[in-house]
Amino acid sequence: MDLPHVSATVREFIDKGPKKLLIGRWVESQSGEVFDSIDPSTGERLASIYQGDASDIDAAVQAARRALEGPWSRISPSERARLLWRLSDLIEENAHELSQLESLDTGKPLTETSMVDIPMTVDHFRYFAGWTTKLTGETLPVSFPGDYLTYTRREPLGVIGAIVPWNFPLMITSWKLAPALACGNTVVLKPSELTPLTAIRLGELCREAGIPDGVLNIVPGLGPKAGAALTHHPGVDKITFTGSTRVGREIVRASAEDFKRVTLELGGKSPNIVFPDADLNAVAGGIMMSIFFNQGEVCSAGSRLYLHKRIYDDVLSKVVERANAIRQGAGVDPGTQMGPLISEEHQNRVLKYIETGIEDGAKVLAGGRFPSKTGYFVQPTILEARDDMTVAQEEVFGPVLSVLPFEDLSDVIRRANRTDYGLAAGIWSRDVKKAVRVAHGLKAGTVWVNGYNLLDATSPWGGFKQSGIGREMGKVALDHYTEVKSVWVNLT
Ligand code: TXE
Repeated sequence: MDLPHVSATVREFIDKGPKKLLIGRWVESQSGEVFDSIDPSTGERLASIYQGDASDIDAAVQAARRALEGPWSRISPSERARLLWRLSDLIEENAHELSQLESLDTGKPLTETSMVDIPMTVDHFRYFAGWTTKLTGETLPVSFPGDYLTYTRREPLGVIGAIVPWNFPLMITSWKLAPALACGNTVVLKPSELTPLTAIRLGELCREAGIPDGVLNIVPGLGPKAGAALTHHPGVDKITFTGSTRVGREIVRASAEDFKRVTLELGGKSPNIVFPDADLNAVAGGIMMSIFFNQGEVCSAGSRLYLHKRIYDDVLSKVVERANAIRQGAGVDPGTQMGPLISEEHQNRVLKYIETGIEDGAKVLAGGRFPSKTGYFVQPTILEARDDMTVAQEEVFGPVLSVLPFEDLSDVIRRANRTDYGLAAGIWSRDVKKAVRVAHGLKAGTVWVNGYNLLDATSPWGGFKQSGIGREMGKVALDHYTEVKSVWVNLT
């Protein structure tokens, strides 16, 4: 395969035989079956990977259990911190290679993988490395008659099943792996079948960092097979999942069998609200970033733009001009500003949403036509829509912006909240009092004022309503990877 923009190290990694599963050590799948990872900018095969199924998942859960009760339980918190810190150093040392690999596998631009995905992954491991030595309990002033020492401990949950999507494969893996390991758990990771490569490279780096065998196990495979086997496995204590609402629902149902703990980060249909008193020079860039970053394959994409009528034409003309100028191409090409979508199936799904929008009466202001390039491209598309249209209600997960005019503040809050989702929202205004009022009125897990898609390891991430259960990132993530135990010691 011709990969002109890719380093020799990355090419060598890709070409090296079918990629193995990490189950204590690198092994072939028990069935011997393989699947292909596809380059979405060409539709050609990129690499082949052994395909894990239920029997491999079972072996991985057992390996994780042995490590949990064996070597990992004997490693001190400060040693866990050192291992996580060492891992983050190794990711940083290999940042260039990992960025290229992620861009190849997902199609997203190298500027994004090298400035967002990989550095944020490094940061995440460092942030949670710091927490290993700070997982404290409390002593409790109980009123129960007698003399008691009563205190709480935070103990690891156990074996964590982590199911990761394809839009930020390595970064979302770090959101799950870093807190899980920091809290003393072991992990079975099921990367997306569409983008398994950086997870496999991460497995190599974990071993190089000295993380004991069995602490991280990696089983690439199909969702309904390997993913479902993990969610139904009785030896798994918790599932942490990022992906579609449909699969999220299946995971909640499966977890009811044995009351597995569950954290879900699902879809979104986030409003981005621009008031006329906003800094209009910053607004156009903010809107572009909110919807076209990562080809719009972002759970927090600002896919509903509420533009105040007074600035509607002015802002919209700037955004349309910029959207029309976006250079699309392969992610690894340094000149690319927007890559292809992840798969042909997803391309068709997004094109169908555009088509439905047009049938429902939306006016196309940019893009919207069938892409002329090979690969799974969709043009950056801007539609003048209405709130009740399917394209303005359902998650498109592509570069498709629905623009919706508004006039009244209370009305726009009501309209912004009128969706099943509640992941994120943006507000643009110079009036701090107004912005805060709106921020408090919106049903969303994260609200950005005069910015969009801002993320940090310290800032909790997760959704209201059908956007999910629980939070990732920040201190609050520790609650989702530990059990609290109360200990009563009778001193009389
Ligand atoms: O997701 P899936 P898909 C949304 C987005 C997108 C839609 C469909 O709207 O258009 O979901 O994408 C694994 N048991 N998001 O079909 O299938 C699968 O192997 C257990 C939003 O790709 O949910 C992969 O590892 N696991 C989202 C992961 O689930 C199963 C990111 C996600 O795939 C499974 C991705 C099963 N039965 C899509 N079936 C976000 N919140 O960022 C599949 N999987």
